[in-house]
Amino acid sequence: MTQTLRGADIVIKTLERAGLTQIYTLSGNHIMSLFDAAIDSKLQLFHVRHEAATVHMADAHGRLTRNPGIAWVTGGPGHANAVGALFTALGQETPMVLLSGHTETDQLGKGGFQELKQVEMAAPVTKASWMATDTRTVGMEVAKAVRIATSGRPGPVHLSLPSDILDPSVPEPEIVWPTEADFKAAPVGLSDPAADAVLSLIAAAKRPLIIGAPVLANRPGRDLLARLENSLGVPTVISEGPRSFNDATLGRYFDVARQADLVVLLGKALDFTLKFGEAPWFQADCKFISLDPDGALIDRAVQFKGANLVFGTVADTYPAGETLISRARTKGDTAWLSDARAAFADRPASMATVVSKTEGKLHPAEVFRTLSPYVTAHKDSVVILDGGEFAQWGQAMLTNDRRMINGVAGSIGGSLPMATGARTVEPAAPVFAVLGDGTFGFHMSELETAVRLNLPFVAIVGCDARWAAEYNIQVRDYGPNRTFGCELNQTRYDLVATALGGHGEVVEKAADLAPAIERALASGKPAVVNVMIESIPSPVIRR
Ligand SMILES: Cc1ncc(C[n+]2csc(CCOP(=O)(O)OP(=O)(O)O)c2C)c(N)n1
Ligand SMILES: [Mg+2]
Repeated sequence: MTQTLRGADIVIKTLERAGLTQIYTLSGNHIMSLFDAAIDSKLQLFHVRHEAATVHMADAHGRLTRNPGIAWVTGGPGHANAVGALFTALGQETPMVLLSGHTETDQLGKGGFQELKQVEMAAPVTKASWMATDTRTVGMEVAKAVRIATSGRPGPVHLSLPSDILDPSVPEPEIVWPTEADFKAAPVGLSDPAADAVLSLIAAAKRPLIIGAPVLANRPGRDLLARLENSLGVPTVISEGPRSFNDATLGRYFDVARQADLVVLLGKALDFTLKFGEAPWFQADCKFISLDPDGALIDRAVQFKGANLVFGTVADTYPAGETLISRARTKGDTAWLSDARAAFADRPASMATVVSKTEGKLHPAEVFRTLSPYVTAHKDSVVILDGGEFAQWGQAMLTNDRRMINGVAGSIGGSLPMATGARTVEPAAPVFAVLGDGTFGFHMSELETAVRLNLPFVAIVGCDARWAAEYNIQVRDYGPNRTFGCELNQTRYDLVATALGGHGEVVEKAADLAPAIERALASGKPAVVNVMIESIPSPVIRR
């Protein structure tokens, strides 16, 4: 008798064959066949408390490993909940795949159960979004999703899997299985003549600057940029912050940008994070080079810069960087390089010394001065920094090569699930999440996920009883008498952790923080260190 397989079995076997065995998921009617098919497979399911968390976990997986993170959610509302989180993965160029259940195809347009235009809904926040329509080829569709997510400029991909594609069985001989090649696209390299042309333009410039894409904001990317900087003698920077030249991570970035006479965009889109390349942020006659996986973004850069976009070619970011390194012959001006390095590293002197003026509260700088040695104590530490003012202090003061931020999308809330997801791929080193008290509310229930699945990390929460980033916008734009609606209760978020089975610490004095962090790490549990802080605007460095 001919063997048959369900669509769901084909999906599971396809993921297994690709070695994509860690699945971040939240169950639902449409995808229970996937759960069933996963029994006795190599797949490991991390079952979470909100669909957005599946995406944030897959995002952390994708950024840390450069292999696609895989999220499964149910159709309709499950899909809708997941979609918002894709925006962050899109901005950070994370390879990941969202597989969403979907109403039966024969119910489409008839008001089917949880029927929703899922493909259209995910399209603006993905590289590609479509629905599978044939059980026999569903494995090919999964492979295609992986291929698109990982090729060119990586990013999230969405594939909807209708129940009447997953549930029916088909005879094995009719199944079209993907080959290894179907999961990968050949990288697009930078040709030697193109690399040489770029290198001569760099050699002719006085103050060249290489600006790297968010896809480089991981250990391999930082290593690539460091080697590029050393072999060319040209300063490099990763532009991944929505605060543009006020990115707390990058010191006097604005000072470097405005002096540059040539900017090489290494996979970096010319967008709002670079003020579209405009003066006075850049010199009006600053030249630009765009090396980009996507020709459309080079065309867009031409629209902004006209003749000042002096060279552009399609190339994938990592291979392009490697080719530039391998063909480097001359070194740039060492004074410019060291000035730029000093500018990026510049921090207000007060950061090293400032202390709280308020009884029962710490200054954010005290928090990160204390936390920093615990991050650097282990070479593989992972740090996830969320948005908001407190986390900006963290961004300014914590440096390690496995740090992740909310990034270009500027979306708050992902750090707790991201830390949980990071622990699924980093078995031993400390994992820290840094977030404000408002942000803590987004995904606090994932602490239960982390406890249940034994995925410990330490969350450092800056509790200033305020949505401070927005409060500070009110003060700046409308005046100190026009602040409105941005207050929160001073809350014992540490007790949330304890209630959910984790470890909690509340800290009100600077001297108590280090022992609290140590106890949190030693607990081996998901932990919240809830630090009562003064509400201080982010440390933007302007001179
Ligand atoms: C998804 C999303 N919603 C809202 C915002 C706007 N936003 C940015 S920072 C912020 C305040 C964050 O407050 P908190 O987490 O307490 O950090 P704080 O700024 O107080 O340190 C808000 C509401 C956003 N960036 N993303
Ligand atoms: Mg706050």
